[in-house]
Amino acid sequence: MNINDFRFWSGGALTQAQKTTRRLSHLKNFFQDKGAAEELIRSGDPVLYEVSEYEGGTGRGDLRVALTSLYPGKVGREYHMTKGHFHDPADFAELYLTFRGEGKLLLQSERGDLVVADMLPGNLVHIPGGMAHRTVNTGPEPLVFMGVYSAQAGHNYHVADETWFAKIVVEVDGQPVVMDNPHRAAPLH
Ligand code: M6P
Ligand code: ZN
Repeated sequence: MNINDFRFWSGGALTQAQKTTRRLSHLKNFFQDKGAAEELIRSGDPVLYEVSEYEGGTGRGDLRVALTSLYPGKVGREYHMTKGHFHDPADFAELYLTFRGEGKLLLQSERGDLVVADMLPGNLVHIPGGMAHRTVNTGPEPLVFMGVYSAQAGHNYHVADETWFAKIVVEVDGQPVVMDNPHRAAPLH
């Protein structure tokens, strides 16, 4: 199953997706190994993920659906991942449902409290308001998942470099390991 296999019905009609493609060059500040990122960008700038977004209206109480396909691979020893964001306003929640692949979801508050959830087919994860969220593909297949959230929530990307999240997800001896971020900036209190 891929993101193009889904169709969104709203008001009795099929709705067109708004599509976004994220290449490594857009995310190079987020990965630890800048040398590995530069090399990969020079040799073709891989697509890390694609997102199709659908909106069921823009009013108070309306919902937006985002389907993401995060492709397998690594930058250095770090697995492919999304940028990660807070919502704006920050207290809007989101629900993720994984359809395909395997990965990790990092959830982190502004204070630096972090929890990790497994993304596996059938796993539904509630992302409470006030938690930044980043998805990491730790498997050999595309990680395909859906996020549902308020149509009135925007994205806040102030998590925008390699120092913000307290943990990184890397391959060690062929296995995914969630480890402390060696470049972690001092958390805000
Ligand atoms: C999910 C949703 C989207 C988000 C996308 C990519 O589909 O949370 O709202 O845009 O993942 O994540 P990011 O915006 O952090 O790159
Ligand atoms: Zn979100």
